[in-house]
Formats: sequence, C-alpha cells, structure tokens
Amino acid sequence: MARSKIALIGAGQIGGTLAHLAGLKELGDVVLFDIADGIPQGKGLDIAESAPVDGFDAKFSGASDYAAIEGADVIIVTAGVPRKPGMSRDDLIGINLKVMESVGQGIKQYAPNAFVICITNPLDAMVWALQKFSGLPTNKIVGMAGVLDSARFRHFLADEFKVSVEDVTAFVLGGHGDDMVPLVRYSTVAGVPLPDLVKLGWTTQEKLDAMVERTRKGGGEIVNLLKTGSAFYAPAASAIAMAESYLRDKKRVLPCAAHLSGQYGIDGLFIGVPIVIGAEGVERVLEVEFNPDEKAMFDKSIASVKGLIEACKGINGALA
Ligand code: A3D
Repeated sequence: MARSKIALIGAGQIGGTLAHLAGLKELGDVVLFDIADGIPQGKGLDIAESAPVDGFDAKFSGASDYAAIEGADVIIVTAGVPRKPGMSRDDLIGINLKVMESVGQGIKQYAPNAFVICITNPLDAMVWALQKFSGLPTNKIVGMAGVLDSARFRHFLADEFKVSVEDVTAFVLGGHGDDMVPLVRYSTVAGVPLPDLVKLGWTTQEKLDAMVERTRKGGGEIVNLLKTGSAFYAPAASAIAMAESYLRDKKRVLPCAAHLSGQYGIDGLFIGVPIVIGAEGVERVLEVEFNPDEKAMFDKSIASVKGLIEACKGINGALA
C-alpha cells in the first residue's frame, strides 16, 4: 500500500516540528510548503538526513508552489504570523485572514479530498474562514486547540498531584482564547473527578482555580518567555495526534474546533468540543451537559468567537 501524503502549509516553527514528528511516527511522506523559498526545502532535507539515525522511512520535500500538495491525504495549516509579547491572538486576524484565502484556494485546487487541520490563529475564526475559502465538507476540516489546552492543564495537574501525565485526563472546551472553558468536573485522575480530589485533600480549591487560570493564559505564558514567537512543540504534538487518529482510523475522542450544526445550540460556527476523529474525518460530536456556571462560561466564549467571525466578515465581504 502506498504511503499516505501529508502536506504542511507553513514551514515555520510548528511546521518544522510537525514534519519531524510525522517522520518519527512514520505517518507518511511529507511535503513542506511555504512562501519563504528555501525554508521548506532546507527543513525537509535536514529532517531527511536525520532519518538514517532514527531509523524511519519517509520522503521529505519542500515547495513554494501549491501543485506540490496535490492529492494530499492530510494537510496541516500553520501559515501566517504568530503572536509576539503584548499581542492577543485576535491582533493577528487581518494578516492571517488573507493567508487563509490563498491557502483555501490552494487546497480547493489541489487537495479537495484531504482532511485538514488548521492551527493558524485566531484559531476558531481562521478555521471557519478556511472552510469557506476551501469549500471543504465540514467533516473534513477541524481546528487544533483543545488537545493543546487540555495537555497544558494535564501537565499542571500531574505536576501538582505528582502522578503520571498518562493518568490525568482533562477537558477544555469553547474558543481558543483567554475565556476558554476548562471543565474541572469532567477532568480526572484515573477516573476520579477533580472536585473529589479537592475533597480528598489532594489539592485545594484555590490551587485548582489557579491551575485553571494558568491553562487559560498558557499560550501567553510561553509567548512572554520566548519573546520572538509562540509555542510550537506542544501545538505540533497535538496536531499530530489528530492526524494520526484520522490516518489510522483510531477514532480517538479529542477536543477540537469542529463545525457545529445544532449541537450545543450552535449552528454554523467552529467551536472547541469533544469529537471522534476516524477515517471519515469528524465522525461524531460528543455533547456533554453543563451546569449553570459552566454554561455561562461557554456562552461567554462563544460570544468572543462570534465577535471574531463578525470581524472577518467586515474585513472580507465575500465571507458575509
Ligand atoms: P512561524 O514560525 O512564523 O511560521 C509561520 C510560517 O508561515 C512562516 O514560515 C511563514 O513564512 C509562513 N507563511 C506566511 N504566509 C504564508 C502564506 N501565505 N503561505 C504559506 N506560508 C506562509 O509561526 P508558528 O509556526 O510558530 O505559528 C504558526 C501559527 O500557529 C500562528 O498563527 C500562531 O499564532 C498559531 N498557533 C496556534 C496555536 C493554537 O493552539 C491554535 C498554538 C501556537 C501557535
């Protein structure tokens, strides 16, 4: 059977890390695409030269012409600009919306059957716009955010409890902004919900609240440390988990920005919710019940995403 083809649109910090991880996991042959000629070719060659050391078989190529992504099975989009200290994700909207337009046209022309994962910020608005520009069926395009946000929460929790990250599950829903919704009731250590662990004295409510807040601001914490860009190792690992679930039909249940058509009372937006990713793309949306506090947080997050969509429509009349 021929190897799968993975196209990475944007060969910057996340794009290069994605290529390396895709190689190490032998997910398929990788095409790196970027407008900065030489970068995708150079990163592709560098990673190919690491393959004999690590013992993986995959082809790597770099390109600045969309024809190179032809027939891709999976496309991961990081093209655009990242945040610098003092910027919010929303500050990126004008420039990255234009990038989504060219990326969408490239996908429409050369890889309309691909499963597409968008990472470019502001995430929930960019994945919405990319679906419009590409014309992809809504089950074949998702945004990566919830896996990353949950991973950050899991890391903080495992560190606090001094247990393996493997035994900590976390649930973070809503938009990928500072008002995202980490759901403590649905987050567990080996199946025991966090509020029970507070009762057992494993942590205090204050510490738990602080971890929730740190999760919400997790992206900004890294931006402030790096100063020249935003996080890339954990975002790349998160998108690779989503791509792997599609390519290997694992049917993992992962929080992703997925198109909603009535679920959670929302129609026509991409919002972070738990979904099943398998060979058909987004195979199912898992709807959980909210208590009134959780509902209020979710609604606030949705309002932020709606605001971003209106801004996109204001910038590009074709989206209105
Ligand atoms: P960076 O290292 O700057 O890479 C972006 C690449 O995109 C650069 O190599 C550019 O040359 C390239 N590019 C720009 N315009 C185009 C275009 N029109 N066509 C093709 N390539 C183009 O950034 P990065 O990899 O660190 O981050 C990429 C994006 O991911 C940014 O928008 C970040 O804000 C976003 N991001 C999202 C998350 C989420 O959790 C959603 C996390 C971290 C970063």
